[in-house]
Amino acid sequence: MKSIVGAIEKVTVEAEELVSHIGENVRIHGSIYKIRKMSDFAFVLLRTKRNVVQCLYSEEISKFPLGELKEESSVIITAHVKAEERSKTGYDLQILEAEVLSGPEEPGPVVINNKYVDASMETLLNFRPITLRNEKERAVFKLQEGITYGIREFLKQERFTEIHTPKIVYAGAEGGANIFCLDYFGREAYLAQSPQFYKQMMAGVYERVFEIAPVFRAEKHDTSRHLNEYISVDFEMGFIRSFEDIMQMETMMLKFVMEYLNKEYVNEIRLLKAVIPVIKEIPAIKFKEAKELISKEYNRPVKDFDDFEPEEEKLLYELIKRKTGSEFVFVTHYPSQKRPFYAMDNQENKEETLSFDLLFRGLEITTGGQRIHKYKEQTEKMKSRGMNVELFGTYLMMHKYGMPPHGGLGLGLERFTSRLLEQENVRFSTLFPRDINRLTP
Ligand code: AMO
Repeated sequence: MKSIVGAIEKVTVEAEELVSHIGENVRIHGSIYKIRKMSDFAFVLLRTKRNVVQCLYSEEISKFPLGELKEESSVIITAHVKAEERSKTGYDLQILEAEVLSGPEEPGPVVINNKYVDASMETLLNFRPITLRNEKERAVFKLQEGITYGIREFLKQERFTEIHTPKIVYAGAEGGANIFCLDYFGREAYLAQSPQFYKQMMAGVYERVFEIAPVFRAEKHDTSRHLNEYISVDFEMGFIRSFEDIMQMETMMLKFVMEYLNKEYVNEIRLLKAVIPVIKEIPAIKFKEAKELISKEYNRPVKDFDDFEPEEEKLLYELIKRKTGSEFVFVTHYPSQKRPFYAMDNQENKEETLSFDLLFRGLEITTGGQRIHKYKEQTEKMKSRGMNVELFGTYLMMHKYGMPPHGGLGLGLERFTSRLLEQENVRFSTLFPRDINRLTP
């Protein structure tokens, strides 16, 4: 009988290891990204896990006709790593032999091996399995990986426990009509709009918890910042003294993530020409004051007293950047009636909540705040909103049997990534976007 010991024989080297093999022959695998023919040789670009590696084909050294190599073929190349001072890497990779493992049936529908994919957003998304192979396109999601790795590392250091909560739920947490209903064996169920209820419950168990997972919003409008499924980075922490603790924690987290990206994702940052912000401190302004300030500075009448118009978010960004240099701004104390039922009201002014949004480069990327932790206070607020308290019995269990003061936040990963890369549409930072018109690929 065969037994599996848990070891994969390493027959090829990684692109990042090539420099330690100068003077040797190596085997390296990847997909042929581009063949650029010159007069008496050719550049063969090999797409490997993270980097595109340049190889040289010449009739003298390579022992096979160049025609055997096709773009998007999967190959194992045997090459000589020759020291070359003039090369950026310090070596040339001279192809000796190539083993073709598989090849495409036909050329791809979109040219993907230029600096960027020269196509409309629709085309880019329609052919996502292919267009993501473009060096720049895939760098977006490598950088996004960096964001979540950074967040995980930071939250782990801060003693948060990572949790996984259900996405099929019995009630909506965020209110509003943007909830997907589904038939759950004859009962009505919903797709989770957020892990709100569960992360609060788990703050009563582990004190500090986080989750990075998909959530669902039945947004019927087609905008550049709304998705129907997005990745929500949520954390929740107990024993807070005020909702300011949440903003402090988020500021620390963002500083950590920026430093992490600068250290671990140099190539992606260069490829994407990303300007990673330097965060020293983040200004915080009350919602009402922000509204008045925008109105005064830009001579605009206030139309909506309870929320920002997208244009106002952009103007606030301009204004704060000009006044403080910060590309982030916390907006605090949102009106109570615009916030969900679990938000804690300000005891000094019940019209406003102890909550905040974080705006980055003119777009809301986070909502957070302190939650009501007392049973009576919570049930009363629910009743005042005409909610059926009994339906929320399993949620209210924690309040009834004791909860510490707590709060947390939810950050939209795609929105954050797309602002970091200064993209015009959040879909560019979504692997396979789901919007009102799109269910494939
Ligand atoms: P909220 O509903 O404001 O708060 O969502 C939190 C963050 O999620 C992102 N976001 C979206 N991203 C893409 N498409 C959408 N349709 C979309 N909707 C929201 C935004 C937003 O700031 N439970 C609370 C969070 C909390 O208080 O902990 C919540 O979900 O970046």
